[in-house]
Amino acid sequence: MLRGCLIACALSVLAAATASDWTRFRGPNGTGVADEGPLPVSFGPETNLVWETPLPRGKSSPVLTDTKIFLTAHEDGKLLTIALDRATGRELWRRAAPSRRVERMHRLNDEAAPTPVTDGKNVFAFFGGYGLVSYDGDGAERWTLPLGPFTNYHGMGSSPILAGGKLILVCDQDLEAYALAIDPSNGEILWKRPRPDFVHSFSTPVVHQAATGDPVIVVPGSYRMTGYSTDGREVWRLDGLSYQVKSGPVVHGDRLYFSGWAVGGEPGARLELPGWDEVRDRFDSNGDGEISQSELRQDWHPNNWAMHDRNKNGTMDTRDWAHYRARRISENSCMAIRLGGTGDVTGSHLLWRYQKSIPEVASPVLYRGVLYLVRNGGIVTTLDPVSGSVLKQGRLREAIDGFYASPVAGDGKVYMASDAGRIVVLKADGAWTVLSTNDLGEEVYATPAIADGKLFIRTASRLYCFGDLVK
Ligand SMILES: [Ca+2]
Ligand SMILES: [Ca+2]
Repeated sequence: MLRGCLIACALSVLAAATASDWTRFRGPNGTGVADEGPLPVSFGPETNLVWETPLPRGKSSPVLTDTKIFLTAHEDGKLLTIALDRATGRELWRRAAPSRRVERMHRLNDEAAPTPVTDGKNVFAFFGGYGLVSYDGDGAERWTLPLGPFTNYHGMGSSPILAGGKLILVCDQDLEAYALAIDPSNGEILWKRPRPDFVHSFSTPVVHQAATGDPVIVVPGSYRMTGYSTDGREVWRLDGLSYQVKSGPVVHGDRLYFSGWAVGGEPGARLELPGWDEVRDRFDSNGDGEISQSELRQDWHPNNWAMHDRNKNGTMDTRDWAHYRARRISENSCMAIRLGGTGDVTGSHLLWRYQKSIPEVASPVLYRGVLYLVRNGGIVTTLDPVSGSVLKQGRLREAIDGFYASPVAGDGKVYMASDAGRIVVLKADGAWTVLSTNDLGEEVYATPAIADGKLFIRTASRLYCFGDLVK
């Protein structure tokens, strides 16, 4: 018995030492899952606190190496990359990007919204107001790559990832969208793949690595999901996504789960508009070949004209119209896709779609055979990932808030962080129950990180590290 325990304990120490770390947005391949523990149920400034560290503003998430935590922030007009000691939270260094450009953005976005990525030693950070920077573990600048200015109506939001030994960054924007691969050792651009049919999006890619073959980078965008090889070739595409995509996809085996939401994409809101030639013939009264706000019939207007006028000249042209027209028939949904296809897989690889109570921003999490969704208002839906059928839907009575951070899971629990700073802990089960609601007293937009039985949560003013300290 004792011997069995010793072996089990030794194995558990080994497991802890080799646990995969949280190195990118939403942790291991963007799943939001680090199934290790014990993780705390109750926590706060007075409870199960390992350490806390004050931080400047920012909505990016912490990423971890064995010894360090990297975050981005902004303060006094500087775009900052910050390193903390993982064990104590002590700030080790902070570095400012060489310059800062102020870009237009949505009120919920932030100059430091994209999450950095680490290869375990170095950090790679992206700021819409500058571009990419890389520092080593001691804070020495390795390289910089200025990018932009960007034409993302709501500001940049996608985070860089590492895939196939390359740094990948998706820059979806209203004009000249593209995906980039960069040599992480020196910042040189390896390839730049134009994405002319995509407008502003905020989703961070994930990687599908099949049992055999090369990795495929999965990139959700407006109306379409695309799989790219690590040398930038399109491998597959699937249509039927919503207009703007914000949440990240989840790969599980040979399946991918994704939820996409945009204003006006509820199934009942569908409006079939005519094609460009008919619209121009009927409404272009001044004959300039474009349609102005005063020319177009009022009930066909987009709720936000400037967002659809991609070159901001005040009028819609054929390309603007095509995109806007597609928006009015696009529908919000959570979907499951079978991976491994090539070419257009829209008709062959979509497994199911679910269309009620789709999260606006928060990504889904798939944990122990259940898919979890959380929508603003604290509406939680659990789905059977095989069939897409609802297991339970209900409201988090203690947190009827906005949910912009994505849920994370581990140790039999699912953590959902609200914009009001209430962290709801669910018992991981299709028929979920609330184990606790922990109020941190200030807003949370950053997706928490989990590693080695610790929970890292960024609020408006600090980073908390919580553990299961109460025995
Ligand atoms: Ca006109
Ligand atoms: Ca225009």
